[in-house]
Amino acid sequence: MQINPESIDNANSAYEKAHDRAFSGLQEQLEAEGKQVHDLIQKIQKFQIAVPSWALGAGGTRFGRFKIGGEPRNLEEKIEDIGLLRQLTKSTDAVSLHIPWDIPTDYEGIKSHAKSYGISFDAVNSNTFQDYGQPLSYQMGSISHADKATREQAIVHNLNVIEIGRKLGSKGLTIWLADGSNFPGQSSFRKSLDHTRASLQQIYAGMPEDWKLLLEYKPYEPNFYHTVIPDWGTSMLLCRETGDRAKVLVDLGHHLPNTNIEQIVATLMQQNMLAGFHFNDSKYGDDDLSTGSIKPYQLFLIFLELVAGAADGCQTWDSISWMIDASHNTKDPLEDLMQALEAIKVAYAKALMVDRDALVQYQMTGDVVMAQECLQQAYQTDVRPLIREARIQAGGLLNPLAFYRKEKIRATLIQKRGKENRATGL
Ligand SMILES: [Mn+2]
Repeated sequence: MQINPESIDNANSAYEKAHDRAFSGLQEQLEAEGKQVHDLIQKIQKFQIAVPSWALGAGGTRFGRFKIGGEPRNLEEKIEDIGLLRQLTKSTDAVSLHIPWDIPTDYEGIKSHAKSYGISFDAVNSNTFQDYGQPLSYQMGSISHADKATREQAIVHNLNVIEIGRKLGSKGLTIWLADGSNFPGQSSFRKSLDHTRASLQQIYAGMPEDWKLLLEYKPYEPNFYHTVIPDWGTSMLLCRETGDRAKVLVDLGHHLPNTNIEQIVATLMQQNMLAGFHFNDSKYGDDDLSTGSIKPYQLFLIFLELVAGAADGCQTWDSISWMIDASHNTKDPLEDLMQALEAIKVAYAKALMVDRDALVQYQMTGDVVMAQECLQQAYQTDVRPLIREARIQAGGLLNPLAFYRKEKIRATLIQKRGKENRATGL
């Protein structure tokens, strides 16, 4: 579904006066602080976050799944949904596919379909955490499995995913390894780590030279006693033993409560080892809640490390991949993604507000109070008029969510696609 540009203009005119007032106030304040508003707008516009193909339908838990209606029935419709998000928010321009959930049948067809919506193909995701009719089961693991034939099958799957991604123009392979054990004694820590290292090396050797390997980590679930790659340290160790283009992927929800994620981000950037980000939020574990809905201040502190790491030359901003990884069964996924995209941009813009030169001075002189004031001054700034201005200048909506509701887009999708269908995914 494509929105007529005229209706975008009409919708924006309703909010124009209020926006102009708010934006000119903020602009004046930022200019008085010596900030280049034009540069800020450009940075915000340029920042695009990929959407995974599994986030467009209702997510489920192990207890069940509730229908939302109008879910995309195939890859084409998933891309259409992301195209719609792109038109409304101007904050996403890529889809991240999950194999085998989204294997294209007509590569040229799907590429031109995506292109017509301004969508490209982000990193591809392999899946060896469930069985889908392959000869050997992944119940006891995949690339870390004690059995060589099962490991080889999982390696071949990853190589196939690379081939699919290559045909689509992807530049990366994301591996989240669910392997681990549920009970002490079930598997050997050292052997499963050794097998994983050897398997990753084979997968890496099958990647084109302009690709990167994004290696995710997660402390627990689906295995609750031990996970082969439970933390950033293990992921970085494996990446170092695999190759220069293997780097660590940080999924915000994949941390134990109260973990200092911003410190992990700073360390990875310092080591030039940050591959990318999966945005979401969590209260207890991997809840996959909407980004910024629980810990927006933490998200701001993470962005501050990202902005500072890039500005200090640790890693370029463009060397990092950005994606939302969330799926739950209580919200309309498109509305949820709009909220997430907004929260990510808000955190980014607030991080750009920080007077980093002043902060360095406070750190040098041990002025803890002023260092905190410096962060708060940025964090408490309402940057939303800036985000909106960036969006309308790019041709998007002042208020995407209000437009989505007013135009009854979900009802239109239900009418077109039906109430009962379920998008592939968990
Ligand atoms: Mn993830």
